[in-house]
Amino acid sequence: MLKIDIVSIFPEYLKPLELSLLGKAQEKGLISIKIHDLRKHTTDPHHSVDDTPYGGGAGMVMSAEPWGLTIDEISDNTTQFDLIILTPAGKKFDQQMAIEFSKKENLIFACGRYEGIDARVGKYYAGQKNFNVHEVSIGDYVLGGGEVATMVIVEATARLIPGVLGNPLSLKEESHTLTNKDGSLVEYPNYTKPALWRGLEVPEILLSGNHGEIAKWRIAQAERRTQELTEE
Ligand code: 6GU
Repeated sequence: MLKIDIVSIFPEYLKPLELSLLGKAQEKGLISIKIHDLRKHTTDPHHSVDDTPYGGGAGMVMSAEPWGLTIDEISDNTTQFDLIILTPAGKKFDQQMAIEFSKKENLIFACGRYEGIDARVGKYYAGQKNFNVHEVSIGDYVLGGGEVATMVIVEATARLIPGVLGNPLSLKEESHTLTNKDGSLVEYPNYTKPALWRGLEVPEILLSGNHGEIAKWRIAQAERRTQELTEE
């Protein structure tokens, strides 16, 4: 079972993870998601989690020790953990990364806010023999914090775990898993009944029952769409 631990100063922000597909996956025992409040692991009376940056500059930096205390409590010295630090300066998340995360046993998500987390947190855990550390971004824009990014990654990852999706065949032909010789493609367009809607017809080939020709048409459509996305 994939165990997911998420650390945030806004634990309520992550409530949607209890709903729908991911809620069901937890009920079925296919994944577990635990949310941890960083502020519970502060030692000062004001429960501070941030401080001014060394070297000066705007904004605040999240202090290392609350992160260290929280991650130490979640982990142990022998189990293998993958620590995912959410930062706009990280490696871009994609379907390949989701596939890799879905094969792990223990994922810990560190949701930074402000100007990010003291860089020694990632460095410290990267030096622990049972930890892999990944700095991950979900795209080239800046969010207020890592919580939404975590939800994106958890959803994309969990749906790849066997049993989480009602129909596992749904995974086979979706965007970014379809490939041709040039790499990953977005999905072909889909249609359902009625065959005529507001004057618009379903492409005739899809009504033909010729599965070989339909498969060829779909690949061609996926290639066309993928091509269009790379043009300006
Ligand atoms: Cl992971 N965090 C923040 N704060 N902004 C982002 C992001 C992460 N990914 C894209 N923008």
